[in-house]
Amino acid sequence: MAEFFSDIPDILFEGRDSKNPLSFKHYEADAMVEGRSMREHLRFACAFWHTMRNDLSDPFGAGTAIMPWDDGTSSDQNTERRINAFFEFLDKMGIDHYCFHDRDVAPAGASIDETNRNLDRVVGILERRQDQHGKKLLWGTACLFDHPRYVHGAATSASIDVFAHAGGQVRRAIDATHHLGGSGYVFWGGREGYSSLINTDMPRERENLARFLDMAVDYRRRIGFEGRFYIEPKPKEPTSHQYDFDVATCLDFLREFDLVEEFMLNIETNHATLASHSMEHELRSAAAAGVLGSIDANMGHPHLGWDTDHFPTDLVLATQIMRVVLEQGGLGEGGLNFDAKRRRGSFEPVDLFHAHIAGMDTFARGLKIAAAIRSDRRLDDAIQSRYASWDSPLGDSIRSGQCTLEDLEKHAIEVGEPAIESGREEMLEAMFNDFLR
Ligand code: XUL
Ligand code: CO
Repeated sequence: MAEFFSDIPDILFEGRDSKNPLSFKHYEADAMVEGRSMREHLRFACAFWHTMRNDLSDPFGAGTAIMPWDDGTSSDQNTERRINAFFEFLDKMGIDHYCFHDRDVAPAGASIDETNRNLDRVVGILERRQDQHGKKLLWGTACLFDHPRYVHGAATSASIDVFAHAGGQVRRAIDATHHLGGSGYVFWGGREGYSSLINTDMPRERENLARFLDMAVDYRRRIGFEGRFYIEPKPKEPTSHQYDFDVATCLDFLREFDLVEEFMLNIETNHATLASHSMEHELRSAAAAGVLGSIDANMGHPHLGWDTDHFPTDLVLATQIMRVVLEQGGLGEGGLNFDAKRRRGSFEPVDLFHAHIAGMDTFARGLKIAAAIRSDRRLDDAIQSRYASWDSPLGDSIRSGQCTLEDLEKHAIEVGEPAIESGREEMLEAMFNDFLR
């Protein structure tokens, strides 16, 4: 029975001609695309932190969000009410998965012991609600950036005592995720970086971070947690440089410290753009290395240089994302987590619905368009034929490491001046646009 959003109906698919803003125009959970339902392709998740804990304050002003279920305290009753409102929201939206940070769901106590007891109690509540509502935990994580002790980082703090606090906290957050049957656990290095090199021993901090992740891998094995471990790249903010800068930097780090078999990446659009990359670049970089695991679905604003976490409403972006996801055969146990917040002016409870509907419909449309592009094949064929000269005996000999510079010179003399072809960039962009109907 609806208790918190009683004036809002279940959000249902009504088709593209519907004028009802509280309906899906494109997301039809059980509709099949490339042999799988939209629900399975998209594996949407709702972020507890933005949905339930973000009061929409900004550095210039107080929170504006109207949250009648939240009295602003960390009492047991309030903690539970938030969770109940959250699961009612998931039901009405038809979202199957969720994600949380330990401190979003359970308040810190006066001691580590009390903090752990708070978390255990809340994990019990989450477990019951998951079962009652048929929801799953996509991933859990630890908030290692809010508490003042983490001012200089957690696993990269200059203080070994802070490192120890972070280790204990991550242990408990992995336990919570494991207990709730989470299919993944995310490491987002919120303050794992530096503000300035004037006071930073960068090699030591990177090494410490690697040892921290080693311990997490060891712990995961010992408790039998089989979910994926993800690193979530982000170049900066709040640090001026974060060690998990982008996909390439994460891969370099994981390979240097022999962790690449243990981690996949959770890639967020707004983090990609902060690193001056397109999301497609980041996804293709990760997919090529076999580490594209999950996605934080949001977007930035072209005029703003920080992590604005807008809801993803850009159809081109969603199409590009879903094309890469389809190409690699899906995200497996990963999903699309709306790590996105409403604007400060969208403060009514119903705006939570509008925001998620906008994101889900955009991705459903992106999925359908990406599938259409794939079955049409012209864009894929254009790339294939562009590189056709490599499907040749010389190409084979280069790939197998047999070819020498002398062989190349001989070939060049034989073929004479190469016939260079147009890249047809604008023609292909126009072809892509033709699918956006
Ligand atoms: C912050 C961010 C985080 C992670 C989880 O930019 O994206 O919310 O997704 O810690
Ligand atoms: Co994120």
